[in-house]
Amino acid sequence: MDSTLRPELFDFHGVMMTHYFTDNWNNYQNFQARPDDILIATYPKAGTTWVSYILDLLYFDQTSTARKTSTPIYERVPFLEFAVPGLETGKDLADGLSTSPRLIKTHLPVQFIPKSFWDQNCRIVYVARNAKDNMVSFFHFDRMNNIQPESGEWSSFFQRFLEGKMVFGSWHDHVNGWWKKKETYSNLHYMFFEDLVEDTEGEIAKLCSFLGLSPSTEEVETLSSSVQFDNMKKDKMANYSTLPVMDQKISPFMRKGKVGDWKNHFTVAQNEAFDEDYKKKTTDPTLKFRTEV
Ligand code: PPS
Repeated sequence: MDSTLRPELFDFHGVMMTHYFTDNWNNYQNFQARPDDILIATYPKAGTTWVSYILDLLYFDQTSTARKTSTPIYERVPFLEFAVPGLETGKDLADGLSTSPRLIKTHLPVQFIPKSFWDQNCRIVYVARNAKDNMVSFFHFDRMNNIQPESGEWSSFFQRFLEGKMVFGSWHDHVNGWWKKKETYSNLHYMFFEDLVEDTEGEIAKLCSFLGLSPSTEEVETLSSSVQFDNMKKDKMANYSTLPVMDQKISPFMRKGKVGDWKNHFTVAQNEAFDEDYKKKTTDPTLKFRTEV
């Protein structure tokens, strides 16, 4: 494990980023999307892997057992902007996909999405998670992932999150930017981590209706049970245990998978400061999050 990989944050066109996601900018901005591509977009730690896995099983569960047993999720669903020396770029992996549809992951804020996804009117699934749990998950991720900036202590991480100084920028800007996009782009399905926890089957059914798929009730039940946290946690193809940049002894990628874990991290004072700051930054009352279910 090489801790010298740890990058610095810098302002990139108004969004805090690290070079691992900007080095390949020109190439991925020219990505040629196809009309049937499906983009899974999220702020980091909002449920990307969960929804990627659901989509992968919806489309390809029957196709090949090799895919299930030996192809990790980050190869099945390439991370478009990813560019880490020694590993294939997300753009090259996406170009190399032979599936139809191609499933592609991104954490980019809406204004950074390569033009051809819009030109091709691709379907986009956006997943959002309440800011408090999102922050906690992000903190543990930065502790264990050597290609993320150092997390630092919880109290300083907390402050930095409020200031929007996270990789891929401010949580508020991200979730609001994508929410606003829904007004003008109809091929966007906006979903919430909390709803998935509360009613996985119901959320899968809504997703299928967006995608024009019509699985049977039994198929939805089976899928829902295969993607429950405990199953994904023990699945080496889903739990990132094969990716060398993460030290899962520090914190596992599949950590808790809960709504409300923020209560184990936030002090009373932090919670008050958070709520105060949140009120100031909440501009659109139609975008509502639940911090408990
Ligand atoms: S990443 O690195 O941005 O792609 O991470 P991402 O996949 O978006 O988010 C990781 C968090 O999602 C949780 N997770 C799940 N929760 C419930 N059920 C299932 N099946 C599931 N799969 C992933 C994962 O545990 C991370 O959240 P925390 O709160 O840290 O546990």
